[in-house]
Amino acid sequence: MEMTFRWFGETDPVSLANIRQIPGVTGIVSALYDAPVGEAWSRDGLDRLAQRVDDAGLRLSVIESVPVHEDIKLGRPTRDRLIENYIDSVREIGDAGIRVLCYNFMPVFDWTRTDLALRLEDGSTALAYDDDELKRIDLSKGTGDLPGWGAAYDARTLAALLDAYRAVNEERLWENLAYFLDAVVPVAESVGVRMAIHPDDPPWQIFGLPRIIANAAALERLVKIVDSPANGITFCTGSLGADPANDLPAMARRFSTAGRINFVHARNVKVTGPHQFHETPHPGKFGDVDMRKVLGALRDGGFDGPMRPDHGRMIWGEKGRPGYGLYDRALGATYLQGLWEGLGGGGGND
Ligand code: DNO
Repeated sequence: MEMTFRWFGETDPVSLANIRQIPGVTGIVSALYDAPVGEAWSRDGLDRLAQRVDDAGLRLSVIESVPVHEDIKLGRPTRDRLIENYIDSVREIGDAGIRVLCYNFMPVFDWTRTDLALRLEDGSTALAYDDDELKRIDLSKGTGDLPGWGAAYDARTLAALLDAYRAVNEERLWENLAYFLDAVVPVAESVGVRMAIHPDDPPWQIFGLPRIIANAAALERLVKIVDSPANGITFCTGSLGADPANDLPAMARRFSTAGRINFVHARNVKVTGPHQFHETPHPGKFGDVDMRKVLGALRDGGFDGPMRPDHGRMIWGEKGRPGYGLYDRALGATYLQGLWEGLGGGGGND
């Protein structure tokens, strides 16, 4: 297992020098954040990013993410050209020596919360989600009202996009995912890149949009689309754990044994009602994710890839990118390594 940490590039308030001082963290998870969605990534940009990480004494281990253009998810005729561009990026990533690529197939909205600073009992703040509050969000003004989304889509673009998705039900989205994977995975495999789909977060429909990567049956279906280790999963305990019906240790065991868990996001959540949860500190006892059982299952299944502490709370007065401050994620990284070490000896990168 390699302990990694997400870094959002030069604009991230958390520096590589900070990350370098977290015990045991050796890998960086990052992306070319200024690359326009749908265009092929430049080798030059990737090399510069890798060099920057290298100079800080770390290694660029994972790309998270190369976003999938909405036209691919919608199955529009333009998708072939966009998939070609995606494939070009995958080739560059492989040539640059990066082995894991995390992506998602969520229509329009990536991870979604209704509160970015829910105050917990200890005075820290955490990300939270409540379906009733989501229903109160008015999308007719674009994504402006949505916590964490800034002005990603203006009102008109968003309305057109939501309208286009009316023709895409879950089955159609699966078909479009299969079309994408059939084209991309063989190339990924040939250049030594393992794709790792991120589960839907939260793992249920939001705003009436189809969401398909939500449970064990979906992951089972996913890995069968292309039977290759390059067609794998980002096992995100927080996303999958928001649905109490998901048996995380069983899923971790099943898919790590099958060699299909290519990346782990370790995060804890507390489910507070139907389709309602908030994030918590990483250790198992604070939430509903039995982290010891999950990591034990991953270890038993032979997982040896990158893992990162996912979202942290804001503690000690830190101000930063929601979910991605330094302090609580650093505590998470040390907790996860301690747990891993206790589960099998060795510790750290073994
Ligand atoms: C949220 C992240 C996601 C993830 C994408 C992968 O904090 O886990 O935004 O990066 O879904 O494509």
